[in-house]
Amino acid sequence: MATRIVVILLICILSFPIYQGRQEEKKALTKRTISIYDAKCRKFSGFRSYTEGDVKMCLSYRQDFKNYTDARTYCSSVNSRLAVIKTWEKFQIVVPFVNAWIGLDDLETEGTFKWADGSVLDDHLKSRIFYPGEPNAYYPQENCVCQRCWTYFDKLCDTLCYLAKHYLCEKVI
Ligand SMILES: [Ca+2]
Repeated sequence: MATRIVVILLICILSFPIYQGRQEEKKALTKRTISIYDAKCRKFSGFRSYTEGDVKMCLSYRQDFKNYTDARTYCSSVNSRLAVIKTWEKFQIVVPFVNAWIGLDDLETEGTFKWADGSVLDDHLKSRIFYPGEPNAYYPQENCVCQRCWTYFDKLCDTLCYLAKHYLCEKVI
């Protein structure tokens, strides 16, 4: 019994450097992948990459003010789209941006929020990324979604599409 324990312990001790080596290798690979992605992203004027774990986004936080439609048109004019944030990790990336339109609206069908890529917002994600009580269609035309619309909001809310706000363009690369 004691011999078996010693053997197991020895295997663990001896294999630890291999495990450590693999972790280092994985880290180096992730770093390299991110830097290649960043270089690609920075080729586009005004864009830079953001990461959360393995998740990467190429974004441009536009600080001029536009209504939702004009913001969408601008992003499209530079071959991008209003940011699509279909995972919790991507949401973490956009958390710091203030008063910014993202690519999410229910302009087509009231109550059905669609991303800028045409897909419908998942209910589970919806419950996590919106500010409590939002989206609430407080005014009937609150059809467009904004991140940190007011300083006390740290999440998304639906608001009036004609309001002038900053906006987040996303390059899909
Ligand atoms: Ca609202």
